[in-house]
Amino acid sequence: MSEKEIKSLEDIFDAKIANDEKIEPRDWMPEKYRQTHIRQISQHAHSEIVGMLPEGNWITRAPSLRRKVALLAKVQDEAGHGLYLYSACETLGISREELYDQLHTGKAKYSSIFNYPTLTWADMGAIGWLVDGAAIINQVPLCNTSFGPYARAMVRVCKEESFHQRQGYEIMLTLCNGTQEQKDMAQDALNRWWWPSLMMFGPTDDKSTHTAQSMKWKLKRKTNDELRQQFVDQTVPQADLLGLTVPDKDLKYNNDTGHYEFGEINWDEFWQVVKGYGKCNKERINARKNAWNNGEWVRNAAMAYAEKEAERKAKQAV
Ligand code: BYC
Repeated sequence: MSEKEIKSLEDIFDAKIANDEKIEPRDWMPEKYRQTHIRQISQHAHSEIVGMLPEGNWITRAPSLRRKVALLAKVQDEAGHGLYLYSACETLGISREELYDQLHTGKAKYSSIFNYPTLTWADMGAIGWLVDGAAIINQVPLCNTSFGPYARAMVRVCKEESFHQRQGYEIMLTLCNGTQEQKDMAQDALNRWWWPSLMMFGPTDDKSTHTAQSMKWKLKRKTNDELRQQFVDQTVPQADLLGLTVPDKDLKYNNDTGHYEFGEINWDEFWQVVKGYGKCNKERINARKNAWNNGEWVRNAAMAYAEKEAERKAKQAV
């Protein structure tokens, strides 16, 4: 392709971004745009399926049938989110096998939050309330992201996350209205999940490698710090309503700005977890690798069936 032809494709692409039109898989796009999307969408997909593990751990121990059914449905939804996202990612010209391989070999990241253990039933409440709460804040702007398949997948994901957040908050509310021991359990879960939830939004804007370019491409519609602030402003009053204390001695409401100011995040801990040294990194990756290896016979059977079907149809056509 000549330089002139590339320039005109770039102009069409830039005009679409400027006019808030969607970029579709068959449209021309800069290679860096494609790679950045593969990175973020696959990271997001991996987070959904690794994110099934901490809660999956409690399905057999849910305290009632109602809680078990709701938790099962939530974990199943997360598998579904993973599937929409992997499918959206595949439209960018990468195969599902390659994506899984990147996860299993540590080449691709997934959200830091899922490397923390789930120690008590209250953690199911805290995850729904805080982790899904953070996910909604992060993902609602993505419904408006520039790449069509990602934006469309996000619409359904956000609707389901909203149910997840409510089921988590309801667990917290029940515990907080229960015995002192139950309320202590809820407080302990908040203490352990609060800071990792703030870390989910990624490094501060001045340390974020991708934000500036992703904002230009309208992949990201808000920066990491803007989303984190929105989360704190929304969540602190919810903790007050539960009668729980946010574990941050520097947290205070600023009447002039209308926002909460909060303490320093432990970024060393964040990077340790991202680099693979969190409490559960090894366990999570091993669980995913085992699932992949144990599922080999299912993939083989499905392929054998597809081949036989193709053979049968070919014979019929003659
Ligand atoms: N954990 O330049 P930055 C869910 C990495 S699933 C690990 O700001 P970006 C749910 C980042 O990848 C939640 N790594 O990056 C599921 C980059 O490294 P690389 C997942 C992180 O992409 C089940 C480096 O740090 N949500 O909601 O512009 C149950 C510099 O960061 C993290 C999504 O994936 C982290 N927390 O911004 C319940 C949403 N943060 O790749 C809930 C879509 C940063 O250069 N993703 N890094 O090696 C995004 O919105 C953005 O990718 C992020 C990061 C805001 C996460």
